[in-house]
Amino acid sequence: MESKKEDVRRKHIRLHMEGALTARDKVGVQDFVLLDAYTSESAFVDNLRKRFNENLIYTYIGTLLVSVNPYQELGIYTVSQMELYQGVNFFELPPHVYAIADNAYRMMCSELNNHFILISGESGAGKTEASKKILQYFAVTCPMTQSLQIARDRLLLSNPVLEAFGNARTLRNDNSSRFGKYMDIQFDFQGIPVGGHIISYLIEKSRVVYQNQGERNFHIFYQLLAGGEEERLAFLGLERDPQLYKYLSQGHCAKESSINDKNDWKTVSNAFSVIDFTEADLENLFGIIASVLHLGNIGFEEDDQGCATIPDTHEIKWIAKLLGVHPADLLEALTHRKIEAKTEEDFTRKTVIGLLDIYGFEVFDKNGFEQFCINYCNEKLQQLLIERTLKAEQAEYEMEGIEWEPIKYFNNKIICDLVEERHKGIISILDEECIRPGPATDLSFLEKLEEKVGKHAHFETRKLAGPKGRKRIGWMEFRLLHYAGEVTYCTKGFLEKNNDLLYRHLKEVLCKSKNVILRECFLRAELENRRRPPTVGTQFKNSLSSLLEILISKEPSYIRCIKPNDRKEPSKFDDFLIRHQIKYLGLMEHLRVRRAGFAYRRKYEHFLQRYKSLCPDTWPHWHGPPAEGVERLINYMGYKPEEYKLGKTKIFIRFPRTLFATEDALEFCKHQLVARIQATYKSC
Ligand code: AD9
Ligand code: MG
Repeated sequence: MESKKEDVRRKHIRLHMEGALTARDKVGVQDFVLLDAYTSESAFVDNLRKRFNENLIYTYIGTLLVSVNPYQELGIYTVSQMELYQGVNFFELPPHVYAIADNAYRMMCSELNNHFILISGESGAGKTEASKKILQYFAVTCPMTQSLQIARDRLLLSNPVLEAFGNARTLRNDNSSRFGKYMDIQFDFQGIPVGGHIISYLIEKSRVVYQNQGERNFHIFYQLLAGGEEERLAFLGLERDPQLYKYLSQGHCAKESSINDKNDWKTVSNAFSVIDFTEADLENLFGIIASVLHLGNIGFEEDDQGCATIPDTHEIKWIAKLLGVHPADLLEALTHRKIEAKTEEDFTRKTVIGLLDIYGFEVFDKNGFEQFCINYCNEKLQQLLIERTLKAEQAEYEMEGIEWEPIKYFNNKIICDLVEERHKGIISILDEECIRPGPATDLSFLEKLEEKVGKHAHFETRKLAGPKGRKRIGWMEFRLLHYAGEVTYCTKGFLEKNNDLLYRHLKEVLCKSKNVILRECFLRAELENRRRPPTVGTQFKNSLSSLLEILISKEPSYIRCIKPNDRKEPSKFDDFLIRHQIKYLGLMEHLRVRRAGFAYRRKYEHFLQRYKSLCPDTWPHWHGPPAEGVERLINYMGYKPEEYKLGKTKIFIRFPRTLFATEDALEFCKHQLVARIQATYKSC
């Protein structure tokens, strides 16, 4: 294995060192930094297309990985592929998510610091798949004690369960994440994974009761009906046919050929047993799932006094049985009213690699409060990326005294502020409408927006659009010019969803439920707390701000996912769609910074420590200032002036090939040393 791995590595280095000239025309360059016409967007797209046509879906821009969704299995995620990438320097093998994962892992082990891998891109671009591949990579390649294998399996198998409950078919993606997920993998000082932690963000609750045409509810409902055992369904009072349930059939695609609910049920059931759900837990859990379906089928009517009634109590009886509540109390609570609260998580940690997989930017024909939150979240992640790459990179050159021609880029902070600024932003305005006494409506909210942010360059309504307006905006709508494109939001439902009120009466009934899981969701203590809970928008804003704090304290790696077409088809490369993504992801700017900048930088001390054996002046010890030692070393190595720059504390190397040559020399030096020792040993 080792020698095969070495062969592949050497071949790859040779190819890279020669500029991969022969292969280049066919398969493009594996790092956009090597493109001759690096400022041309067409050259960028051509390179991506060439590679995509050869099933090479990964390309670097320096250390950033660009990934194009292949929409087909490529056989590039095997265990032997994983082994190939293990412990190998970043640029020495073709680009891959495994290289990103391995690099983060090795950096964490050698520098004992925390890392995160940020995976971004629009809905359906391949973020969740990439995060799963990375998790599998760690599970297979990290050293593991026997007792920890159980923890590893749990972490891996939590995924199908989370996806069953948090993913759904949308028009953009058959397995769209409808919640944000941040996963920490914790490692001890030997690099052994010792635990994990998952934080979830704002799930799209409204999908439970309503789905757009062509969309489905969360997978778990369909999986239960398709795969659940006869006795389980009978116990839950459910029929197999999803069309019988209002909450499963509004999108008119309950049965979808591309999704195998029956098989998925098997995976999820197996996962439940590995993550230690007992039969009693499952009974409680599926009791709740089934209750939702029964609830959806209740027919409400209005009596003579205009009050709600439920003439047919068949479903009520099932819900009462499954939730362990009194049917009369339930009936009363469902037809009368009152209010609620919620919790947040906190956590401690060791050295960790965090993986962030969040819902991608999305635009539908109709966009509501959910899309507003999802797209706001994507703005924040884009902002983080800009701050940490384009801005920080240029600031570093300045700090290190490296001559630098600043590169312009679009900073989306202006849009983040429009949404989140205290007292002035859209969320604050929405909150004000939610709490103000008097009749506030979705329309009065829109009027407040017009009054307070109407002049903002990234905001439009029908009234304000004037010459700015391109596409039609309806009366109840506003439009935001996001970094990734325009989205028109309908304000209908914004107030109700932001308030997210559950009537007190109903909560009181659920507090007394015999269903343990339900009782954990509706704690009596919370019911007694009469303070108004923060609105959904504010909770989301706060949780995003804590997420960013978690991320900012860590070393980043980035994966930018691109969706090749809107039809979920393999081998279809839609130039227009891809160009748009390249533009808004800021990839050209990123390339310019990388190209004009330096692929590799290292503190003088670290650089010297690694390569000092290559120069007689610095080997075995160098006693002078590290910067001077590095200068001697690179002069001896014959670095050309255009290949590097010396900063105040670091050496900056422009091209990966220079580093490869240095690494090769180090390898050669080691072999010679070993040969010399062996020869001396033999002659003795
Ligand atoms: V969303 O924002 O959650 O709606 P994602 O997460 O970006 O979106 P996802 O990873 O779910 O997209 O990918 C969508 C589909 O593309 C998957 O279900 C796969 O069928 C397909 N896909 C994505 N990446 C790969 C891959 N590396 N290899 C093969 C892939 N198929
Ligand atoms: Mg996803």
